[in-house]
Amino acid sequence: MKRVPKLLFACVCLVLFACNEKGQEKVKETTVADSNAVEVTDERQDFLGITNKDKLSAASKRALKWPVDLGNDWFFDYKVEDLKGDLAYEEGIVRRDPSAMIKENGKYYVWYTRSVGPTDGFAGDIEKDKVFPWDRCDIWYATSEDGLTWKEEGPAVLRGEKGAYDDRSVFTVEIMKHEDMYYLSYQTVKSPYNVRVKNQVGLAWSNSPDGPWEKSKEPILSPADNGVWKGEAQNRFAVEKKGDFDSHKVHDPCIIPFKGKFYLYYKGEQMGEQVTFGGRQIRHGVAIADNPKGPYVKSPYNPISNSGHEICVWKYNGGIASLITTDGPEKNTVQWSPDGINFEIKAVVKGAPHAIGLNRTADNENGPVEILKWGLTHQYRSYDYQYIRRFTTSQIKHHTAKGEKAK
Ligand code: AAL
Repeated sequence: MKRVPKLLFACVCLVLFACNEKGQEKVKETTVADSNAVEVTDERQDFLGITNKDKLSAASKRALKWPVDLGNDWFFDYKVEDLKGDLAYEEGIVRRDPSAMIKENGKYYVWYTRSVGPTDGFAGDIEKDKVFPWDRCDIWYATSEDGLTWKEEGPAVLRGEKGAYDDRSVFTVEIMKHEDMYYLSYQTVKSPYNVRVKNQVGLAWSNSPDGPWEKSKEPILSPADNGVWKGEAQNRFAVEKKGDFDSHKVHDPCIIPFKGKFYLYYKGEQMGEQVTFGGRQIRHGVAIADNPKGPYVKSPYNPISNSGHEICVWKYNGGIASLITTDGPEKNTVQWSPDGINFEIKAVVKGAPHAIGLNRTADNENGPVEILKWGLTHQYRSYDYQYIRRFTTSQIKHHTAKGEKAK
């Protein structure tokens, strides 16, 4: 590796810069005396395998901005397997978007979206049809002693009466236990379910995981109201103004008690959603409350991610970790934030299970991705039918060839 003393190099660059205004861009590209340049220590150069520290490619400049102590503690691979008992695949039934698991009465509990029959889509009569697999759903729950064989216990939260904000579907649920009370947060849709319908978040509570559940009279979270549709036709891409990242739908709620408050993480969908260089425009937000039942106030720092899909968040090391999957330029990353708002990438993974139901009984402080050792996910058997499966993850410390011993 060739090295030019830094001061000398910077002086040469300055002279060139002063003598040749037209060559300014060229000189700026090749110098490390740029104000944005990172100090390239010999160790850093060696670790990143950079040939010449005075000739940095754009990729090397980005690599030099990575935290020095990145490590591989957050990096994992995963596999998925079938469940047994009532949660095994069943033709004709949709079971999807499992909540986290909690352990009560010596059993794991999970809540999930359940509906019956195939999906018709939006082309027919939406008053009668089922427009999505998660349309015309209720929230059901199941229990298991070992996390593998499950018993479906029955409905927990049903759709509301005609005219209620949740009269069409209740789905994609999360559980939070706090001071011996249980809280289910979930998505709601009011009829008619057209492509412009706004989605909201509801809450139900009980003093037992087996219910009965009392539902909030009003949604606890709604979309931002600063988007403007263009025209009357049912076209969710036609807008005068897109509005905030969550102007169309608030989805995938998950409440975490954090720093003496309640952080409701959610996925936003924007009116006039576009596809950009990372795929669909999907981002996460957070709304914070003093009490579990709210009122939840959206953070002025929203959105708090620029990518992602279903919310998967857990407490770690005094902050919040978040798995970002499926959509956006930062998909397939694990991120962490000390304050629950400002997240940085800790690992880029090959892929991750979708719609994760975390194992909330895990000892998070055993490691950053301890909670991902095993959990629940859903899988599409077809567009009509999804079923709940189990995933396990393993950490990768070395890349070894067959028969090669990892140290
Ligand atoms: C999921 C979630 C929400 C969406 C749909 C059902 O992956 O993001 O729940 O509404 O898809």
